[in-house]
Amino acid sequence: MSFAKQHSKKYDAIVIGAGFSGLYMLHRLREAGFSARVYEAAWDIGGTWYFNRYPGARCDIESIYYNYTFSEELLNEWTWSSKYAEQHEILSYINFVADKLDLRKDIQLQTEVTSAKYNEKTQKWDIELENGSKVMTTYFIPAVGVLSASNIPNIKGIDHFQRELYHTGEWPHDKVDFKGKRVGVVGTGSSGIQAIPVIAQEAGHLTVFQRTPQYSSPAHNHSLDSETIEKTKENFSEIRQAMYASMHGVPSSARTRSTDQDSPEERQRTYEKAWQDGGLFSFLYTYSDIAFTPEANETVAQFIRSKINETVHDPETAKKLMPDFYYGTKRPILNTGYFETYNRENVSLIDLRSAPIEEITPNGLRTSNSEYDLDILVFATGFDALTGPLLKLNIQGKDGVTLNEKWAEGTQTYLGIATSGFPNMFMITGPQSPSVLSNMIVSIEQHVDWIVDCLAYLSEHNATIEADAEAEQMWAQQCKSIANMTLLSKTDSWYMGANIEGKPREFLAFAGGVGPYRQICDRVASKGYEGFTFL
Ligand code: N01
Repeated sequence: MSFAKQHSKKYDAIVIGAGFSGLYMLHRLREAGFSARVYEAAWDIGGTWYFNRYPGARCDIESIYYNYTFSEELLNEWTWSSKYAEQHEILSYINFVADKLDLRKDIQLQTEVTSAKYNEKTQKWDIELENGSKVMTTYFIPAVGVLSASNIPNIKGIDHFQRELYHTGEWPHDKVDFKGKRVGVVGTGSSGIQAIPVIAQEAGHLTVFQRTPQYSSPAHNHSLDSETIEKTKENFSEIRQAMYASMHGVPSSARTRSTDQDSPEERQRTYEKAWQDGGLFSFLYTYSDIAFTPEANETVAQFIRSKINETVHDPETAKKLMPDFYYGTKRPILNTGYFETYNRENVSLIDLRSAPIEEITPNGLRTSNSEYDLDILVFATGFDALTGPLLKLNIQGKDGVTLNEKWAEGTQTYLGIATSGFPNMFMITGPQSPSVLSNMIVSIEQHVDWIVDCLAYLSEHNATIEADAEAEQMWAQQCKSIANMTLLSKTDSWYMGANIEGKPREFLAFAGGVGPYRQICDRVASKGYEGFTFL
């Protein structure tokens, strides 16, 4: 029987994933009159905010900017409780939106998509689900997120650990009881730095296994007062415009002044203000050359190191915590009591650079110079970012070429939305778009709106669309050139794919800013989708 005959259902669009991007995509597709279905592997909606429920998980973008901007009604009916919302509050917001827009009826939960294949004869996508059923769609839209493929390091002995083992990105729903336990946390990125202070309060002893010390500044989180909330709601149309035109998807007041235009004392005052401000990008906005020149960057790096030194009482521990890469070339991290945690009696810090992990033992972990008995081991070891979630989907395009084969030597996309050889496939906040360098929701809305406009055009012209290989090469070159103008490509980070063994080393996002990127996408559309071919 041919694949087409086996299909139980046909849709205009199939979306994979019911997080922020999949939900908004479904809403816009329905509004535009397309039949659509969302498949979600999890037990419920929420994507990143469904899975990342580790202790201390909260957003590092201010909550007043971390919501959908497309609906005044949604904005007015929702009120955030604090400056940086906790995971459970964001998940409640997502559920509120799904209910309000009646999205659930078109979402199929607990349904993993096992493959997606483009059929050149029908010009449709054949989608296979884990239960063996098959569906056909004209438009294939993976909305699988960018930090959703957990990186569990391949450490010798990991499968033989006999105690409790967790990854922050796949945290269980039942409360993990740390009380009195010997807990180990591997990893000190955003997830580790949020979880460590909270776990430390409960654990008998917490051992932090750190490979790379991090720059982090205090979030200064607090409850939101009614005046701030009202002002935000009243002025939201201006705020929204500022977000859309910004560098990172939040209203920004980046200065044009460079570090050498200020005296060391003036710089100190500027950095102190940024430290007190508690914004994710505060330091990057202080001087125009921080992201570009090592000397300028070192001034902010030194400031943060001096703060760590002031906070951590034990000089040896403080020394281990000193970051030594270019500030901002890994995502800046906000914390709540992170460095103070190392002053606790029940916390110790192990520097893996001087004594690497050699093995996970049945009862703990062994480094090159010690063995640690642990009741609970937490991996805060991050994700196979941006490309990882897409490459897990088993996507096959024209001529039987898989996405994994196409991107084996490096990622190739046009605008981070499409890739040649995969007609009518649209990525949301994919690699080579601003994505992880931005407030994700602003970037999600921009992509979804652009894609839905494109689908309306295709539908009107009865056409199938495919990115041109040439446009794609130029886009990849542009992404690379912009990153190379900055210090971003000089650090081994997950932005560079450097955290995953065998992954091509390349800067994986568009670093030219959310506002300029929007203009580029709009220009492409206004020129009749320049850089695309219609089949
Ligand atoms: O992951 P990470 P994350 N042995 O990759 C270490 C977003 N996010 O989940 O730096 C020992 O940043 C690794 O060490 P190194 C945000 O965009 C946002 O923390 O590779 N250690 C590093 O310390 C963020 O950037 C929020 O040397 C190993 C850590 O594990 C992104 O998600 C909250 C190791 C991984 O850090 C990822 O953050 C959470 C090994 N084999 C996440 N492998 C907020 O909104 C890895 N490590 C606040």
